[in-house]
Amino acid sequence: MKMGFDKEEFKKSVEYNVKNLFRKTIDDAKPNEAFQAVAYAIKDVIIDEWIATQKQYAKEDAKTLYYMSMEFLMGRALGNNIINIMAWDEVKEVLEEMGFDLNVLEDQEPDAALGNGGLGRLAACFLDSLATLGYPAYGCGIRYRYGMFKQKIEDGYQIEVPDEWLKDGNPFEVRRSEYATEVKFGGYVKTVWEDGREKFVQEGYQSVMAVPYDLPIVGYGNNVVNTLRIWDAQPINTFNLESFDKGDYQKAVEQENLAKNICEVLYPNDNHYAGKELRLKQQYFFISASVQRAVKKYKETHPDVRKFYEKNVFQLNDTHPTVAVAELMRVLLDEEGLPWDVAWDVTTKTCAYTNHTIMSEALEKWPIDLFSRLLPRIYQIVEEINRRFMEQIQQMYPGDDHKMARMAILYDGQVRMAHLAIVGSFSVNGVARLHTEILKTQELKHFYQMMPQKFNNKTNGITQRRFLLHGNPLLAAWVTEKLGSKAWVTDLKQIKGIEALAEDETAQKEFMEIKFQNKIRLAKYIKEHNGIDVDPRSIFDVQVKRLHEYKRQLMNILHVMFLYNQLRDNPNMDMVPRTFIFGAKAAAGYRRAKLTIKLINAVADVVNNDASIQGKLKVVFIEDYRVSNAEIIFAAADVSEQISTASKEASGTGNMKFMLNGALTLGTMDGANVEIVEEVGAEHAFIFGMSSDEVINYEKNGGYDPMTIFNNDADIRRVLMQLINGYYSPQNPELFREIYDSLLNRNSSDRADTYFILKDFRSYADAQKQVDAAYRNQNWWAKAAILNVANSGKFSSDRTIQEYVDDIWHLDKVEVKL
Ligand code: 8GP
Repeated sequence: MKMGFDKEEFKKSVEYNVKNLFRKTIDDAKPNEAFQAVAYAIKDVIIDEWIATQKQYAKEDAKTLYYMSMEFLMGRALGNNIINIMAWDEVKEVLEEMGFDLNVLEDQEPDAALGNGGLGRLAACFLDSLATLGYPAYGCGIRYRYGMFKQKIEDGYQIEVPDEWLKDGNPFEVRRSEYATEVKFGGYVKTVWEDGREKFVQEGYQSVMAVPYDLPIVGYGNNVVNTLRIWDAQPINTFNLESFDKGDYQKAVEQENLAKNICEVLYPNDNHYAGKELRLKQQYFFISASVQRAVKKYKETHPDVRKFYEKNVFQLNDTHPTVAVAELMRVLLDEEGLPWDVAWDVTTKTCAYTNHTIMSEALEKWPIDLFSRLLPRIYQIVEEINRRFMEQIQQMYPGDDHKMARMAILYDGQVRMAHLAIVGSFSVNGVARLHTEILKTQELKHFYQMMPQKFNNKTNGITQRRFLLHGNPLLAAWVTEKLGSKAWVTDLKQIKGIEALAEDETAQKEFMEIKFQNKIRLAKYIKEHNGIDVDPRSIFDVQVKRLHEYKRQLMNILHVMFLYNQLRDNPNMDMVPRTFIFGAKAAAGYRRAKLTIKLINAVADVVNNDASIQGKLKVVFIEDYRVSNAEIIFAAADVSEQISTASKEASGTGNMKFMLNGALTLGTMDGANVEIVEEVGAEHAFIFGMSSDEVINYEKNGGYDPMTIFNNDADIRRVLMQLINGYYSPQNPELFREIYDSLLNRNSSDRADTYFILKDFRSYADAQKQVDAAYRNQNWWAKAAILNVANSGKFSSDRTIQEYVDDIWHLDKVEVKL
């Protein structure tokens, strides 16, 4: 326990909250009411630290990071906050005295799912690490009224249900109306002469009021509380019907609708760009508000805005916040009156950009007509940035039209956001070593050649506070006991200390027993939520992540079909019982991904109900995969499926969470898998498939011919035929035709088997066989699992953040004393 947590006071606070919020005494409070009351009581503890932290930052005039992101996939806050104020045991005890189970109360909290997947969760881990390391930082984002949809499975199909996460309010948030900021859209730009210079004024625009809500980001045991600031939109002013003529009335209605729509919902696309006007409005909305506020705040205590970059740095989480480059320029030029060169100097010393994917369908390219209509002044600025950049290219590469075409920001009627981000930033980073190399040598090679000094790698990380200490309390306690210290909680490298136990049979037994308990916990969850019985003694083989073709959930389920065929042929086949666990949301409009979910469930139906295979094979699709159930799933996994087509997964972060919880990686040499294997040793993982170089080579030469494999491999052919002969869909044999076709037939837009599933299949199946063989030796398995935990130190987001600080942000640590 940290000093200052008073159990008696806390108890009173909870009772008081129940009374005031619900007009009830504590014994009448329902679990949800008790949750609210406890959350407010915890906020009460946090709030003093929050105030103290912000005062200390001001006092030290500390440089501040603004982490700009459309997504923050936070999950639940209560448990995390209690852990980080180091009051877990005390709170648990007090609640027990009051007749409540902390775990049950935690389950009342809706996940804050303001993100899709990897990119959004990374932002959340980064905030946790920033606060824990004591660095001044804001997360800047949007307060979506509806977060990531809830997934229901009906008849094997995904159904999307709106996520009403704010239905009962959010106990931790604080509305900061004093910082409300106007954001303008549309209209036209008028040029006027004033004070002897040309000025640009936006007129005839529509605007909304951006109102910030602050959420506390609690550092672990250090009194530091940073802020996640998410913006809500409100109509500028309510209007008076009589005083408007027709045109004004129309405009007022439109403005009101704009405010209503802007923050309504998170776009549910992962690694995919949809190009919707409302999305661009969302981007400019939160960026304009955040940038305006940052400049204003700086000016409150600093006279010279030309030194803005000395105290502020903007990290752009992918291209979604890239309008920040132009918006900062606009503020500096139009509002602060700086000349172009000075404004550009400030901007390019302030902005830094992270790339998260090489998938071409994720590249943001806005049609110029849309962009310029919605953001007329911003567009003018982008034009000028582009004009000057083209001049620079001309100077460096005279006459090289190819370079100009490849690197232009404005090209072919589009605004290329990645190019704007690179040109406007002083740093460009990838998220794993391999990914950064691919950026430098393939996707962004022209930029790399022109400005190599900007490029750097920052391999992703995850927070051990949530994904071990909170998610896996049994293993966390074991690690602490074995190390004789909790230091790993803020210094994950120290977990290396358990390596010495890897060969120790007692430790191995203890470790496997903990894994077994976690598997029982997950089995219970699965029984409650899916109604399926799974055997915790079977191998839990898990693939949880967004559903995307490049992640190859399809290869996984095809392999299950392949195994099932073997078992049907020979029910006595010697195999370690296996439970294949899937969890994945598909973007609402991604037809093939949704069909893959249906296929997984169709296979599950057949396999799970076939008594002849003696329970050797089970398939589970966990509904509504999200941060809160992820914590339970990672803790229970034996095998971590990281099977993306090499070169496609920029990093992956689930792979790290599995490793930290002692699952063995079954994966390709892709993303951060490469570095995981480097840390733990290839002999403690199961690696298969083509290398990224091989994949890239095939791609350059138009792919490969899957028909040869189909014709020559009878087992693969049998599996594929089962997609179109009704084996898993007797009522509709054609149901999975699209998947079959995608693997074998080229169509107008795609190569056949774009993601090399058939090409890698045999190698994958062999690796799966090795998993089976390896699991039979429980001592070896335990050793390998312990070694995975022991060597996960590199993958703490604390390490990642420290690298960002050292190489890009240059922040100073701040100490907060109460
Ligand atoms: C993801 C990458 O796919 C993943 O490999 C990486 O670990 C993660 O970012 C964090 O760096 N990319 C995205 O989630 C992504 O591009 N999403 C945007 C389209 C929303």
